[in-house]
Order: sequence, then C-alpha cells, then structure tokens
Amino acid sequence: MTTEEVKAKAAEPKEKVKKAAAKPSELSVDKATTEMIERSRELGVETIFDRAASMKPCNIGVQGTCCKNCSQGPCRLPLTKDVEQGGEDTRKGLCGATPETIAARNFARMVAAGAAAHSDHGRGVAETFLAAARKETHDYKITDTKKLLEIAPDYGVEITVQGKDGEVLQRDIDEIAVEVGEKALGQWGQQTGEVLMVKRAPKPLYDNWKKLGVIPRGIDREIVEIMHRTHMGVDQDYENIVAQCTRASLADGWAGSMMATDLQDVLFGCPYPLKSSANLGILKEDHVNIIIHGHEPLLSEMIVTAAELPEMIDYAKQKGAKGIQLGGICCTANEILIRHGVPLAGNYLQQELAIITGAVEAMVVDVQCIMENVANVAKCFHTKIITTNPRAKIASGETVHIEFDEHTAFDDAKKIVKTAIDNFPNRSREVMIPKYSSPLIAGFSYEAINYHLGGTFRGSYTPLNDNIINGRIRGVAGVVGCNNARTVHDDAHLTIVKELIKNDVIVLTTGCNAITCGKAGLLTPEAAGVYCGPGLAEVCETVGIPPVLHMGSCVDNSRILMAATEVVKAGGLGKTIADLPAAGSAPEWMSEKAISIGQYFVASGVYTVFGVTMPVSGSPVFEDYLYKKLEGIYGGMWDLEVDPIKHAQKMIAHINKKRQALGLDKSRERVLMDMAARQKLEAA
Ligand code: NFS
Ligand code: SF4
Repeated sequence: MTTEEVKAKAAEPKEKVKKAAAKPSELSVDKATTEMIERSRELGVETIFDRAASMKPCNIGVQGTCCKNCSQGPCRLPLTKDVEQGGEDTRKGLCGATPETIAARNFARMVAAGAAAHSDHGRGVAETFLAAARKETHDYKITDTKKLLEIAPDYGVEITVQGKDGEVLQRDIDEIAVEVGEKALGQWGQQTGEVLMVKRAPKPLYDNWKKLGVIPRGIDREIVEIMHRTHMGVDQDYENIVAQCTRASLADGWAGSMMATDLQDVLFGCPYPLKSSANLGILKEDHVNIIIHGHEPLLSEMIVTAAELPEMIDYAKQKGAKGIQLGGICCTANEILIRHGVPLAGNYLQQELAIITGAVEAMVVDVQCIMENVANVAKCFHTKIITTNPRAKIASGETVHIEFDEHTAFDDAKKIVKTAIDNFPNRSREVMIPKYSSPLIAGFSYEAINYHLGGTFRGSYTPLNDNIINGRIRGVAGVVGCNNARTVHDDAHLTIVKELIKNDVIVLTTGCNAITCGKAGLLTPEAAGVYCGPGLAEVCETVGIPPVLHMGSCVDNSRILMAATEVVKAGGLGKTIADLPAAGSAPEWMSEKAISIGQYFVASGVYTVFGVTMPVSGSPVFEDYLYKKLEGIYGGMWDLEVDPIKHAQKMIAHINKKRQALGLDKSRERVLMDMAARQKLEAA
C-alpha cells in the first residue's frame, strides 16, 4: 500500500464507525430533526450532531477547575479519588488558588458574559426606543402607550401634571417616552445608587438584597467588576465572588433584560395570546423562505413588515415563488411569534438542519446562539447567510453582510428581503422539508395572564392564587433555556414539562424550551386533557388556556419574575418569591446566559435545577455552597439533576415543601378527594 492508501484507509472506516454509532433517533426525540439528520448524512453535510460524536468535552474543563486567567497556567485541578472520598484537599494553582476559587471565578465569568449579552441587547433596545421617542427615526414608533403609562412611574417619570386650576392632566405621551428612554439608557452607565427596577421586587426580597449589599449600582459596572475581580490575584474568596455574581445577574434579570422586555413591548406591542405553529414543516417549497435567527426584535420586526409589503410579494412572484414564508429560530423566533404570530422553524439545535432542507433562500442572523458552522452548511446549498450586526460577523464559509442601522432600518430590511427573493431561482439541490409542524398558542405576557385568569373587569392574579391555595394547581414552574448537543435533543425538556403538568404544576416557558413545547403540542388548551393531572386540567379547561404558557424569549424571563411578583402581591402565598410553591429549571442549558439567568432566579428566591452538567463538580466546596448554602442566604439555590424524571420530582418535592410551610398541604388532598368522588359519580 502507498502512504496515500494507508491514509485513506485509516480515515475511511473511522468515519463510518462514527456515523453508525449514533442513530438519528438516539440524538433527538423530534421527528423533523431526526429526518433532517438522516438527510444531512445522505448528503454528506457535517452538523453539530456529528461533531458531538467525534469530539468529547475536556474532562477537567467540565469540572470547572481549569484556570487560564494568567500565563503561568492553565492550572488544571481535576478532582482526585482521595478528595472524593473525603481526604484532605491540597490542590492548588501556581498562585495558590484553590479549586473553589477557580470554580467560582470561572462561574463568575459565565455570569458576566451572560449578563453582558442580555444587557447589550437591552441597551440596543433602549437606544432605539430613545431615537423613536425623539422622532429621529421614522421606522420605529411608540406603539403601546398603555404599557408606557404603566411602566413610566417605575422609571421615575411622572405621567400627570397639575393644570392651572389644580386639575390632574396626563402629560404629553412623547415627553413621557423621551424621559423613560433617557432614564432607561442611563441605567447602563450609572455608577452609584441602585438600578431602578429592583424596586419592583417584593419588599422583603428587596430588603434582603439591600442587607446583603448585592443591589446593582449600574449594569455595565457590575459586569466590569466581575472581570476585574476574577483577574489574577484579586478576589480569592468564593463567597465574595458569588455575591458579585448576584449583583451582575440581578443587573441582568431585574434591569437589562427587564428593560429590554418593557421597552420592546412599548415599541412593538405587549404580547397577548395568538395562534401559530412550530417546526421545520412550516417552510414551504414553493415560497421564498427566510429564516430569522438570533435575538433582537429590532431587526426581525422590520423584516416582518418588509416581507408583508405587496411590492415584495409581487417581486417574489416575478421570481417564480408563490409568496414569502418567514420562520424563526432561537429567541428572535419567540419575539416575532409572540407579537406577530410568525411561525417557529425550530430551536437552537435545528439551525443547521433548516438549511439542509434546501428550501431556505436566506438565513438572517444578528447576535447570540448562531453556530459558526451555519456558514459551512450554507456553502453546500444556495442559502445565503446574511449577517447584520457589526458585533457579529462570521469568517467561515461565505456570508453577506448587510448592516442594520436603526435610522435606516426599514430600507435595510427591504434590502435583506430582496436579497433572499433574488436567491429563489438559485436552489441547487432537491428540496426536502420534513412534514412536521404543530399548532400552538403563545404570547402570555404577565399582563395577559392577569387578563386571562381574572377576566376583563377584574384582571388580577387572585384566581390563580385561589387555585394554588385550594390545591387544584400544586404550584408554578419556570422551565426555560437552550438545547445542548451533549444530550438528546428536546428529550429532557419534554419529559420534565410533562411530568410537571401531570402533577398539576403549571409551567411558564421561554426560550428554546418554549419552542420544544410548541413542536410537541403542549402549547394548546387541548394538551390539558391529555397530559395534565385532574386539578390543572380542570383549571385550563375552565379558563381555556394551555397548561404550558409561552411567555417569550430569554430576556422575557423577566416576565416570569414579574408574574411571580404579581402572585406574591395577590396574597395568600407568602411574603416573598421564596415563599411561593414554585421552582425553576433549565433542562438542556448550554449558554452562559443560562448561568446568569439561573443566578438571578436563585437570588430572587427560586430553587433552580439545571440538567446536562454544571461546571462546578471539581470543587465539592463550591458545589455545596451553590447547591445548599445559598438557600440560607437568598431562599433559592442551585441544583443539578441529569435524569429528567428525578429532575421534575425534585422540583415537585420543593413545591410540596413550600405548600407545607404555607399550611396548604391539606387543601390539595381535599380537592383531589372531591374530584375523585365527583368523577366516580359522573362515571356511575
Ligand atoms: Ni436563551 Fe435564546 Fe435558545 Fe439558549 Fe440560545 S436561543 S437567549 S440562550 S439556545 S434558550
Ligand atoms: Fe494558575 Fe493562578 Fe494563573 Fe490561574 S491565576 S492560571 S491558578 S497561577
């Protein structure tokens, strides 16, 4: 054999073994996804599912105890057998950093990156909001004045003035908007004091943060301070590092993300429930298909408007298409779904697969969760990857950059849509769109929940509280977050959500979990009769809501905080979020944003369970601090549970514990007994 032949032989069987090793059905529980993985293999197009099989994660990195914060390292401190068995822990980095210092510093940097991503998104929204309020752009305007008036006082902006005769008059809307925009934007660079939105939290929660000294002073400041503290030789006390994690994460959840949600609602409208559908089957072979992928609705809103223009639809017809089909991936999908009903094409792990359908003329991306490899996959098809944000360009493959500017937004969007239409005649491969999509209802802002549960005239959370108190609803869970190629796509999401609703726990969802639930039909009122326990089913059927409420994108986790706050306010379930029979979960997380979200949930009093892995196992001391000791400080704590059923059961056990503390354990038994008796009567 020649050297060439030897090389070829060595390369070939490995490739085959690798592909035979993971059947598509072992990689995802979503049929559209498994069909497209199959298709990718037929076409020889590599995806993340293949790379996950050929490359394993680093055994020390996963433990969170590898430090590369200076050039004397990386110092790698994997857990030793001896330490695992309770022996003395003598592990140290060159500088003397202990495993807990290293794990805490790495954890903190994830919080910083996550909070930065959400908050920078929020900053962009605030800038555009201000430009709209000042009428510096014609493309965006203040749409939801009702919400503007509701939120203005929280930003310290007066909504009324006294008239000459002492009468109370409403101030000019534009004036209010400009002031809200200025106040909001000021939150990023604020150096001292407190960010405004923490005052929205229940009083005892706010007081506790104040006592602990963890209230964010300004958004950017807290993120910068994490980077400073985790530099070589600065903060070397893991408890002190975690306190700063809290401060930066609160600057995300109760400031950057919360203001992003507020201002997006005022600009584009507060979401109310609407119908749509989810999964790759929403793509249409005879249409120009445009995938909007990323996070910021500033861009996607404009594309939705541009794609609806008669001139654009006519242009698409000239090119031989029947129309234009938009579909979303990742959180931008959730944003345009909850406000316009644009269907969801898929979640994070489906981004490469959408292109492999051969039906996508353009994938328009902005920031976050965009795999670099989409550009390589696109090279095998006619699909154009259009980058739009100066922060996020892609060097791999071939991409088109059409920069998106808030002052010329609509023209930019038209240019993008036109580029996609022009690409329709260039389809190079046979189109294969999996035939799966499910109907759904989405758009449950906390205002909408208020309205739906309370009715028009007495919008309030009291009926929800009543149903929790009387035991029909056992409790509330927030299940959110990503997909992760290290675990079976969508499996843990669905198993956990189904187990929760089977046990009468109502689920609030955002992010990629929401997309999973949509694809599986859990976002329909009909799902109540199929999957829920009798109590939750009865409530959903009476009110006409799904047992899983889609509240939006990941910045909209702030809506979950507000919903929890409303539940506290409605009374009867304790004084603070930590008293509620509630729990949080991110079954398939992967993003640093998820760590920031987890930390602000924990610091707000929520027991929060993550799936897949947590980068802290290399330091039992740090792990113990996150998983146990934080409860004594914040009322909430972290946990890791890889098994989905046990994961849900841990959440349910926590909810039961809280019910017991509220003296509600008996009411649930009673209501279930009543229901059983009634069912027996009905059956007889
Ligand atoms: Ni959230 Fe959204 Fe999905 Fe995870 Fe990424 S899209 S902001 S980070 S992967 S849920
Ligand atoms: Fe090693 Fe300390 Fe440098 Fe980290 S900061 S790489 S532990 S010497």
